[in-house]
Amino acid sequence: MSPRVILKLGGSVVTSKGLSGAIDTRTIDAIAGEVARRPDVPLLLVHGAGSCGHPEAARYGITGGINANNRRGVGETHRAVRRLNDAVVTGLREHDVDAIGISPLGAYFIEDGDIVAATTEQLGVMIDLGIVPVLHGDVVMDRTRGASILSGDRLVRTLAPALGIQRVGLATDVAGVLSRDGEVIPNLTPGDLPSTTIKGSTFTDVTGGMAGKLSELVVLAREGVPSEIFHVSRIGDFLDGSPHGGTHIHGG
Ligand code: IP8
Repeated sequence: MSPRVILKLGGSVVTSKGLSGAIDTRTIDAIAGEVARRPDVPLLLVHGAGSCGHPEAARYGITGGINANNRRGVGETHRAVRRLNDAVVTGLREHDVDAIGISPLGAYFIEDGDIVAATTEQLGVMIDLGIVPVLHGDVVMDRTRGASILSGDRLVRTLAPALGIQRVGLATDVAGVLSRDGEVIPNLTPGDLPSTTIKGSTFTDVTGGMAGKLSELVVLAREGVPSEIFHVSRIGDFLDGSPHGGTHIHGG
């Protein structure tokens, strides 16, 4: 069997990030077509929240902790990102991909921002059966703060080692990690990061945009799992193992 693969779809790819709650069904359909054309790739998908979850998380101040005044935001944020997850799963199933939506809210537990419990073994069983689990960044209960935001990038970082996955790709709305001059940085190692200036995002993103993504991927690289960041239009190349013009992050 081919090696298992994690593909993360950035929130900016599956939603229109500037427009609250706007799901990009055309892009989802195109991605689903690419996945459907490669039925032999054992795949787990993760997507970010984009404009379905970040605005709600910010509005209710989720990252500042939960109390009786803002607890409504837990459900509002979860519902927003679930709606997006339903759209991604529907798009995949319309292309005959056996996708199933899985919410971290019911499977993860956090303490002061860090994952302390996660049930993930079932995901490996699904992947081996040819089912594509579709997880998403979510709001998750936190023992000390009440609730925390668990980003799709943190999910990727923890799922890859848990499921023995060595191929990790992140599809974004840019060609890769960009220098301040807008050039793709082809290779990054954990040692390069302190001296590298990367271009940031201007949208509401409670989990830190490209910098937040890189901080997770650097941990992954240090654990021996390389990852790749590329433009959404190059998903097919990534799944085929072909050059995609993006950034490779590796241990050095
Ligand atoms: O877009 C954030 O996930 P991300 C999840 O992957 C929520 O950072 C609910 C804001």
